[in-house]
Amino acid sequence: MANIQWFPGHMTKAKRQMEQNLKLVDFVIELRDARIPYSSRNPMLEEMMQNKPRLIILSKKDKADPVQTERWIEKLASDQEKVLALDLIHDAFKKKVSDCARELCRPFLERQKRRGMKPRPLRAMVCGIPNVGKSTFINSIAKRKAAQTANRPGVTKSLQWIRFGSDIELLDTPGVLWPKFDDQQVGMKLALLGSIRDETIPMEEIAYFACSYLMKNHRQALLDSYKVEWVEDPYEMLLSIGRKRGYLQGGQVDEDRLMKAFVKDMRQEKCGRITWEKADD
Ligand SMILES: Nc1nc2c(ncn2[C@@H]2O[C@H](COP(=O)(O)OP(=O)(O)OP(=O)(O)O)[C@@H](O)[C@H]2O)c(=O)[nH]1
Ligand SMILES: [Mg+2]
Repeated sequence: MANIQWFPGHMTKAKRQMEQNLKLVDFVIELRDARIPYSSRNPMLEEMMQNKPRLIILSKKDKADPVQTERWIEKLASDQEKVLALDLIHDAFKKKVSDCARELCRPFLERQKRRGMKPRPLRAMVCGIPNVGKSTFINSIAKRKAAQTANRPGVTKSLQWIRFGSDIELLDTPGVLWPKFDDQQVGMKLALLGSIRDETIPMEEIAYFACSYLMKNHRQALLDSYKVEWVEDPYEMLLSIGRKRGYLQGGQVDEDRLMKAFVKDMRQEKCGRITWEKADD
């Protein structure tokens, strides 16, 4: 599998930018995909965090297995990290997010108060790997507040802040992080859910991975969704799905069409809400 997705030059530049932006904020909002909370993280973010508190948002909650989501929330939460699972399209999340922010930044807020300083809004930056919902998150907040932006003195002029409620400001450009996928499995999951380009890993490998996972963890959902009989081998299982669907060409299963269609099905919850990695593994 190809493992160069980001040119080193882009990566260095993005990292430097991220480090600079991090200096301007009190906490970080990191978006991850609720279906792959581990694989959609960015390991370098941890190094860059400079001990800032972090709100981890598990996005696309509506597409993930609710039981697994609860387990992941427990697993990822800590003193410095709060975790919220959200459907960014339908949930009203503003209050939840600002409550978390206040709690995460409590030491800072208390220090301000003790020193008799006039409280200023808490500042955050939103970051995450491609396709996790960064723009959806920011737009949803900006829209409600009529995209109020302002240049702050002391901050690079081109930086814009979006008011979020009365007490939070968001940096209006989301920080795009590169996913780490030197691990086969991680790359496979990112490709399956569309966070890396489809051409990066051959479709049949992604389909094979997804089919194997379902056979192991969601056997009945797979059989019921495609109305096929059980066979031991994932490749045979896929072919049988292809025949059932009538993806044939000259009497043979049209594998290109099958693999593409299968991966598309997975992205659209054909077999229900699946989380592709378990919190307890
Ligand atoms: N079902 C569902 N879809 C979501 C959710 N959040 C985002 N999406 C969809 O996911 C896709 C990607 O969302 P974006 O907000 O563009 O993601 P992004 O992180 O800004 O992506 P890049 O700009 O490519 O880095 C869009 O089609 C969104 O509509 C969610 O919570 N649930
Ligand atoms: Mg975006």
